[in-house]
Amino acid sequence: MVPFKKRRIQLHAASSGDGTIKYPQVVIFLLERKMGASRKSFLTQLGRGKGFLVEESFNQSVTHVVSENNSGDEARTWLNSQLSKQSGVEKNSTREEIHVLDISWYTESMRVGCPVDILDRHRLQVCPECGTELTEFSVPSYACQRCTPLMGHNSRLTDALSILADSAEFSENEGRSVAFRRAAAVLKFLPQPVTRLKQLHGLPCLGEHSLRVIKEILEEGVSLEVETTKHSKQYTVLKILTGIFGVGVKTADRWFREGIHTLSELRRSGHALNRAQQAGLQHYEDLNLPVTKTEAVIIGQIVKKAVNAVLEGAEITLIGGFRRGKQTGHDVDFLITHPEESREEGLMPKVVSWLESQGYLLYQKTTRNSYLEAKEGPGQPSSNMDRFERCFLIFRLPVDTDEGKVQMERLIGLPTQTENCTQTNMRTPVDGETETKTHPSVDASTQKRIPVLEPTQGSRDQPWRAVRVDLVVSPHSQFAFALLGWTGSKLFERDLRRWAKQEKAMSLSSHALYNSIQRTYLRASSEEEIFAHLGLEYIPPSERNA
Ligand code: 8GT
Ligand code: MN
Repeated sequence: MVPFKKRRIQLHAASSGDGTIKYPQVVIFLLERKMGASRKSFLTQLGRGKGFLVEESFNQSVTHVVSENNSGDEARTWLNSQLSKQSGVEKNSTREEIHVLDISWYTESMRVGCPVDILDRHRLQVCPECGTELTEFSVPSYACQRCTPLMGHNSRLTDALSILADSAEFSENEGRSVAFRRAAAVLKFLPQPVTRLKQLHGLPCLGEHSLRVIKEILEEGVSLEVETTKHSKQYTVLKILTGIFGVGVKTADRWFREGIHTLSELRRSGHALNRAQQAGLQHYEDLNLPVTKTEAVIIGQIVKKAVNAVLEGAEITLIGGFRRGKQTGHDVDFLITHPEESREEGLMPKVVSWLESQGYLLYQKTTRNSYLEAKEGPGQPSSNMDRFERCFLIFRLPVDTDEGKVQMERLIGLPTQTENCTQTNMRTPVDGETETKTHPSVDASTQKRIPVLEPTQGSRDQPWRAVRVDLVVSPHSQFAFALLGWTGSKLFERDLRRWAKQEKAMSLSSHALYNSIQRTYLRASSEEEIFAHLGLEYIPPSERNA
C-alpha cells in the first residue's frame, strides 16, 4: 500500500507526459459516464502528453469537468452529487465555480496545445425548467463589501452589460453607464453561473433595464439591444477613436459627427491634434495591444533603476490592475514614495529626465502635486482625478529582436521570456490629465499563449514597442491612501468613497480620510487600517476586481 502523501505525488507526476504540467491552474476531470473507460483513458493520456493536468478521479482541486454525450443537467447532477460527498465544500463556499464543459473544449485545446477560451458553445447548458436545485444568491450592496475575483462565472452576461455601459459613456450618460457597471459587478461576484432570472430576485443594483437584458440572454442566448449596439456605427467608431491616447469621448464624438470614422480619415482631416493625441495616433497599434505582466515587471525594473539613480531609498510599487492580479492591462501604473516625508519632492522631473536620457520615453507629460491638506480642508476632488504629482508616459520598451536584446542587455541585462497570459479587452486612454479615463476593462475569460516581448507586429522591424505608463508620486504620510486609491478597480474605488460618505459620514480620497462629524483626519499607514477606519472587512487587492 502506497502511503497517501506518496500516492498524491505519483498521481501528479503522472499528470503529464514528460512530467511537466504546463497549466497547473487548469485541473481537468474527464467524466467517464457515457464516454467509456477506454476513450477516457485515451483522452487522459493525450492531455497529459501535452502538459495538461488530468486527474484520474474527481477531487477538490478539479476546475474543469469535461463530458461527452451527457446533457448539462446530467453532468451537473453528477457534479452536485460528487460535491455533496466531499467534506469541507460548503454550500455557500466561495470556491471557484467548476466549469462543466463539452468534449469540444477539450479536443480544441488538444489541437491548439493550450487551454482555449471557454465559449458559450463549450459550456453544457442546464435546462431552466428541469435543472437541479436553484442556488439563491445574496449580495452586499457596496462593491467594497464584496470579494470580487478576477474571473467571474457570468461573463456572457457581464460582457453584454459592459457593452451597454460603454455605449452609455459614448452618449455621455454617466448615470446610466454606472448603473450597467454596478449590475455587471453584482453578476461578477456571484459564485455560480445564473441560469434563471428568479435567482436574481432581491439582489442590489439590478435595475429594470439590466434585468431585461439578462432575461433575454438567459432565454434567447443573445440580447438584441446589445447586438444592435455593438454593431452600430457610433459604437464601433467611438471605440476606435477613443482608443487613441489623449482622445476622450467628447472629442471622439465631435469627430464622429464630422464624418471622421477611421484613423486614416482623421489623419487626412487636417485637424490640429495636441501633443498627446499626435503621440497616441502615431503609436496607436502598440498602445492598443495588451501590456503583459512580464512587460510590466520589466518596465518596473527600469523605473526602479531610474528612481534609485536619482534618490536613494525611494520605493516603487506596481499598482492598478496588475496589483489586482491581472495578467494584462492597458497600461502600467506605479506609485513612488520615500520613507522620509518630503524627500519625494522634486523627484518626478528627475526620474523622467533619467528615463529620457536613457532613451526610454516617446512621450511624457507631468502634472504637479496640487494637494495641500491645510488649505483644502476635507474637500474631495470632484472627479476621480487627484492632486498627486503624476506623469503620463509613453514608454519605449525594447523587444525581442536582436537589436532590442542588445539594447536591453546593455541597459539592464534583463532576461527576455515568454509566458501564458490572460487577454483582456483594451481600455482606452484619455485626454491627458484633464479628462478621467473612460472605458471599462472587460476581463475576458480567455487564455492565450502570447509570446511576450516579441515584436508586436509580425512585419515590423523596430526593436521596441510603445507602452503607456503612469507614474504617481506620493508623500509617505499619504502612501496608504494613494495605494488604496490607485489599485482599483474603478467601481471598487467609487463604492469605497460612496460607503465612506453615505454610511460613515466620512470623506475618502487618495490623499486622506476625513471624519466630517468629528472634523478630524484619520491617519493610516496601511490599507488594512483604512478599511478598519471605515468599518469594513479588509479586502485584498486580488478580490477588488468589481
Ligand atoms: P487596466 O488594466 O485597464 O490598466 O486597468 P486598471 O489598472 O484598473 O485601470 P487604470 O485606468 O490604469 O487605473 C488604475 C487605477 O487608478 C484605477 O483604480 C483608477 O480608479 C485609478 N485612477 C485613475 N485616475 C486616477 C486619478 O486621477 N486619481 C486616482 N486616485 N486614481 C485614479 O485612473
Ligand atoms: Mn492600469
